[in-house]
Amino acid sequence: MQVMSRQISAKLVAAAAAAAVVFAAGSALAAYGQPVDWQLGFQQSVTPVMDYIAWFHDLLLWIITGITLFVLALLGIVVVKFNAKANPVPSKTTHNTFLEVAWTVIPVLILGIIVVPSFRLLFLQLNTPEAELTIKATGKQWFWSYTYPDNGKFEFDSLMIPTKDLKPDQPRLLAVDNEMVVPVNKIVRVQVIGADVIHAFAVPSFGIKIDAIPGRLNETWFKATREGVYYGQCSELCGKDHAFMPIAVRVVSDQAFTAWVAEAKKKFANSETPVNQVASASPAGN
Ligand SMILES: [Cu+2]
Repeated sequence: MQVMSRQISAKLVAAAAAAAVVFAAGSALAAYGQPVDWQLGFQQSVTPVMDYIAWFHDLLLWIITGITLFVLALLGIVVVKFNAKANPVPSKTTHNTFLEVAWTVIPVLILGIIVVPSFRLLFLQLNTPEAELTIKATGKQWFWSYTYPDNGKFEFDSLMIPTKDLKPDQPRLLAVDNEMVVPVNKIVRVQVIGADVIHAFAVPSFGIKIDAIPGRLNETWFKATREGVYYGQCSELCGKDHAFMPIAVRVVSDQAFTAWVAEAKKKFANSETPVNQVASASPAGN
């Protein structure tokens, strides 16, 4: 019996070690701005909000793991000690005041501890700090339009690049023709609205996800602390090409942003499109 339980615990340790290796590898694989094969966990964070989300997620994972192991141990004790063979004459005890108070108060305390960082995170996400740049993102069937009201009010459409037209460094179903461009280390306010149905604007590395609702201007914010291209997707089922309206945000230096704005003003001059414009051609095309 003892030999067998030792073998079982050795197997459990091996399984736990394997899981730890897979988890570590998965975390190491997590890339900046886009998902990778075999990834576990989040994409790398590049904003204070996503840093907080990742920290809170890890904290909760430890708490949940502790609770699960504790309940598993209790179940194990019950199964071994109180089965019909080991315990032929069961006790008829019903109430235990101490236990009943404990299993009410302890979960309340745990929730009381969790609520503090949870509300801090909510306030961090929902209280937009003084924005240094405002961009309006409009969800349309099935692409996004970006307007830069602080930089001459130009507007442009951002459509997914079909698989057959991708360049080697462009990720499938994520790369777009016109990326949303923002400066690094600046607080960017994103106003989000839907032009036809409900869409949702989400960029995992930034820790943002907010509904794009027709007739209601929603708002979120981010401060990207690293240059690069960060991809997201529409996250509200919005019709047949819902999967083909990605979001691509290019984070660049201040100088590069100024240069891009100058170029974009010319490129997208007089491109202001009516809010209710609906794409007649599907961008999916694959
Ligand atoms: Cu959508």
